[in-house]
Amino acid sequence: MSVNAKVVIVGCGISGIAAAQRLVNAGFQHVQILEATARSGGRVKTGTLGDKIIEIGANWIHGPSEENPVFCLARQYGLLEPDALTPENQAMDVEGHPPWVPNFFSSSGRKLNAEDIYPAQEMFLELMSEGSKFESQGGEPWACVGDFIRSEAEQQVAEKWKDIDAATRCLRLCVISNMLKVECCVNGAHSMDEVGLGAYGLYKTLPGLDCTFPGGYEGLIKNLMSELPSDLVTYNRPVRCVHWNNTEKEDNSVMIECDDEKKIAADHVIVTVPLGYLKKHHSTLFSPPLPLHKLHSVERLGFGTNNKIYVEFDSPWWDADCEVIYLVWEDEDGMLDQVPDVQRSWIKKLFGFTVLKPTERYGHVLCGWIAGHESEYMETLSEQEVTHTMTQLIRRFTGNPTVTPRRVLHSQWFHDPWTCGSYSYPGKGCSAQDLENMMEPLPTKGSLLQPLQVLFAGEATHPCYYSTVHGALLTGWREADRLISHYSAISTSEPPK
Ligand code: 6YU
Repeated sequence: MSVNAKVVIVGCGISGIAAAQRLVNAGFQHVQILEATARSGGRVKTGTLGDKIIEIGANWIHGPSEENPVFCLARQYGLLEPDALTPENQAMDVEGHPPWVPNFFSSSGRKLNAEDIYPAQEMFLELMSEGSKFESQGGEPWACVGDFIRSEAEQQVAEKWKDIDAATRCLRLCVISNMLKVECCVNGAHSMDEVGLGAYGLYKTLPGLDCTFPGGYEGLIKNLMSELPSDLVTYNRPVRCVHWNNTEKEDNSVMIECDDEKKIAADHVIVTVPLGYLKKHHSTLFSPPLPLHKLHSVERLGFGTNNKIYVEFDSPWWDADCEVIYLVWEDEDGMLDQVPDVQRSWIKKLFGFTVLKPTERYGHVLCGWIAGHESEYMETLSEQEVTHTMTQLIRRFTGNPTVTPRRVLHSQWFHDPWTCGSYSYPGKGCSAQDLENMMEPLPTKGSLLQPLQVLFAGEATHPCYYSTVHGALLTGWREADRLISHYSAISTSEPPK
């Protein structure tokens, strides 16, 4: 098939690249990507810390197995290590919670015994798993995941832990606060009080133990880009407004207006901008504006911030087999995941670190994780301030006043003007219908206007793999397929007049 219709893709993240790849391979002759920044990849972004390769954005392939297209492409391009390719690794079903070897440190400067912590962790994970069943039960007694966890945990603590001494019980409640902060990072949410319980179970995990790209996640982008015509992307070309229902123009129904005043006519536009950007700019990005039902879904879906703070040391203060370090504040027994005084105590929101492995490649590098408004505040601080606070934190939790990081580097996703946060989650009151609304093309069904003028891709439009790279990639393919089917159905290579 050779199709002459002109398709413009807004955004050169993985979803935009996937859409372009599919369309070009299907014979579309006029495909163009307009990207606001000077690079491709969007939230897939690899950087360096000294001479070490680190990920500023996406970290893992979540669920690396046959059904995961990112895994299949990475395998095809030879980007993965042998361990990740084994059938055993692909078969491991951990439901989004990899069984990493933990170390626990407390704010009183002691290393905690993992056995003392497990009952709290076990209770928390069971509650999280119960929380994801409300979707299929069609409704919920609690509006958000945070309320559900707190109310159920309080009941269970009173029943199951009634004979346990007060100090241990108190410590376990502090562990639950820590785990709520972990979940804020997993969901990219300010607080679990903002994550809707009714739609929480929409997210689906794939089998396979999460793996990383030894040469960096951007290797995937580079390989995909190398298969596209070199002039397909125009960089540094932010789109200001998508004018659809453009009845004045004879040939094309969409006109794309760029920040530099350039105007590009097209038959179809695939919008892949992040939900954070859409929330902020929808009123100026579309003319006429988005229909109300779509707009309400844009508002109901959540888009929060999750940032990383990389810290490198000369020698480790954690166990050799440790894969994750949890920092338990012993003064937080209210099962809270928000810090009351952000400016003074933002660091209390950092749940801990993942350990970069293998040591031979990374040395002693930790990746700290911090979500929410505390994370957004952190972005406003200087590198020195963040380094100072991290040093104080680690000295306090290890009880060692001489531990000193060699290097510190943090991401700034909230203040990135083209992302405005990290990734999406189902907010309070969300349902599967909201994700359907997100992906619905314009004009909506039933309209007599030219169909498929504006299509929507990007992680926040996937019905069950939102917030992931594989979800984003699949949405790019989905919207390309929508156009391919449309042109196959009308079986003509000419755009409809
Ligand atoms: C994953 C992971 N990962 C960590 C962090 C982040 C993300 N993700 P893009 O934004 O890429 O592209 C849009 C482009 O549009 C971009 O280039 C813009 O510049 C451009 N643009 C914007 N406005 C424009 C305009 N006006 N004109 C022109 N261009 C414009 N995913 O699989 N594994 O480990 C992580 C992580 C810190 C920030 C992640 C992870 C999310 C992915 O990075 C993200 O979904 C995709 O890259 C998005 O691609 P895209 O094309 O849609 O947009 C149980 C349960 C709960 C549910 N959640 C669990 C899932 C866990 C998610 N985990 C994430 C964790 C980490 C650590």
